[in-house]
Amino acid sequence: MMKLVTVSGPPSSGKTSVLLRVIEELKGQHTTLGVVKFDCLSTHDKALYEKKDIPVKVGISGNLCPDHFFVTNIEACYEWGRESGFEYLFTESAGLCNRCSPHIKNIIAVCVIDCLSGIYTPHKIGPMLKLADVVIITKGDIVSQAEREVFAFKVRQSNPKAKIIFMNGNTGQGAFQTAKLLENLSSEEGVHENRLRFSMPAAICSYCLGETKIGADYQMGNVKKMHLDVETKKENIKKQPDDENQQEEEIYENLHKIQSLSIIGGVDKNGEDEKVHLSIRPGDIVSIVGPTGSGKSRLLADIECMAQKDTPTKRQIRINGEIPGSDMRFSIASKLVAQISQNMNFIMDLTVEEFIKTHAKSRMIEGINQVAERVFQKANELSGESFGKNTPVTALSGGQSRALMIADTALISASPIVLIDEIENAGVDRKKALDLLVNEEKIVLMSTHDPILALMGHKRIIIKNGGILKVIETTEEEKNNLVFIQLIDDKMMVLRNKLRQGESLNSDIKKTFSIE
Ligand SMILES: Nc1nc2c(ncn2[C@@H]2O[C@H](COP(=O)(O)OP(=O)(O)OP(=O)(O)O)[C@@H](O)[C@H]2O)c(=O)[nH]1
Ligand SMILES: [Mg+2]
Repeated sequence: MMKLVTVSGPPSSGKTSVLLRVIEELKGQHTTLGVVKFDCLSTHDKALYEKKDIPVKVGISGNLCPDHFFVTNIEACYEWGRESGFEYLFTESAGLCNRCSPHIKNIIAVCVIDCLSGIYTPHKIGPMLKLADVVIITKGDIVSQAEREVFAFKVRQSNPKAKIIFMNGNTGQGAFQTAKLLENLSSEEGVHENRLRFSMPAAICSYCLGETKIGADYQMGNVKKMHLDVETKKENIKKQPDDENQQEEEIYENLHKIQSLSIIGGVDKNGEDEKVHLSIRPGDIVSIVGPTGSGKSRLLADIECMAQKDTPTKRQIRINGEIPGSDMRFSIASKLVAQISQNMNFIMDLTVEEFIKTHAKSRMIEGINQVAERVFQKANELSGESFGKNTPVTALSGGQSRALMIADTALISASPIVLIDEIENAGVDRKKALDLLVNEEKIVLMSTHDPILALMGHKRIIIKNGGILKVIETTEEEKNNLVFIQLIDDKMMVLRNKLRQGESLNSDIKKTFSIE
């Protein structure tokens, strides 16, 4: 039996990138599959699929609406898939128009949307998003944790029933969860006489038939006029439905504080057992060290997806000593993990104050003004260079952005686990940042090459050859040495600042480092 999966989403939202990664996961389990890409004028996607040896057909709609074109051709595509003996057939839409929904009843419907498209976009997209079973949010790697949360919240408001998954189309993070989810969803067999989930907007007017002239005399058929009088404007001011707040509360009520996170060892790249059973509690900081490419990010990814011996490392993650339910693994609402990494940026067109308040509002936090003030104060304490409430978030420097992201994650984000991926050069006060997270009873895991951060961890995980080699507890001697290393670092900071201010370093700096 073949599963048909319709994948839609705005142009360049990451549909192909997502599909290539999910297909890689499915192929790892020897699943046979194919793709049909629909587009209007041209597409480069065929080459991308072929490069990965994925059977692909392309349908170019030309002058026709690509979604109407899709419906008239889906039966033949289905036959092609069936005759080819596929277990999965994916269709990728042109992603041209936000209203149409080529989603079919009882056939798995996926919508791919990217975080960069702006927080109002989920409300602007019609059935393509609203009627999807699965919404995949891409490009989360580029934006802050807060923006991801606000975005997911907006998606949830538009489509409360869908499973929401964050996926990085470039690295494949999240592909595993998506593949698992697809395995668990069922799709009806055949499309003949099946129905679309939504009737497509009708557009049979004189322009459909080739008219080019403007003017009422030339307009026939399905024509709809805008009413631009004052009355209409008033009608357009929509009241928030009463149940919206209720819905917002439900989204976050599942989030509870966790008592422990356990990592149960799997295998390294050679299949050698990792002899590890590490339990981490709120307020603990664990650093992850090892050479570049050794598998530090893989460990973070295992935690992120709450691996259950079903990722390549065969590790298992337990929460409060138990296997987390699929809700915890796959639902955005009860997302346990927040992430902060070097390449994240703010993209929202908001000032610092507006930004913090928007995030706090999406989390239904009480006393928004006080919380916003605290986040603002803390972010300024963490950042080397201070910034104002009216600064647009997009104008913040790298250090300021990271400081705001950390303060915001500590004080507003609901996730009890924070994963930090190599932010050593971020220009933030690392000690204060970690203290803040720990005070908020977060579990912090950070991969790092920085000796100061490594020793700031209560424990550190040593990664080698894709596996956890050992876990070391930071000793008293190391803590004493950390004080010394920090003094050297402070001195380095003085030198750095001198150079920044245009001063010279002609004097004998050996004295600078003669610390007793
Ligand atoms: N940073 C980042 N870039 C991504 C991610 N997903 C996709 N991209 C990039 O976004 C661009 C568009 O991705 P595609 O997968 O081609 O998007 P698409 O929706 O298939 O586009 P069309 O089929 O042309 O509508 C590519 O340059 C990808 O590398 C992601 O999660 N993070
Ligand atoms: Mg594509």
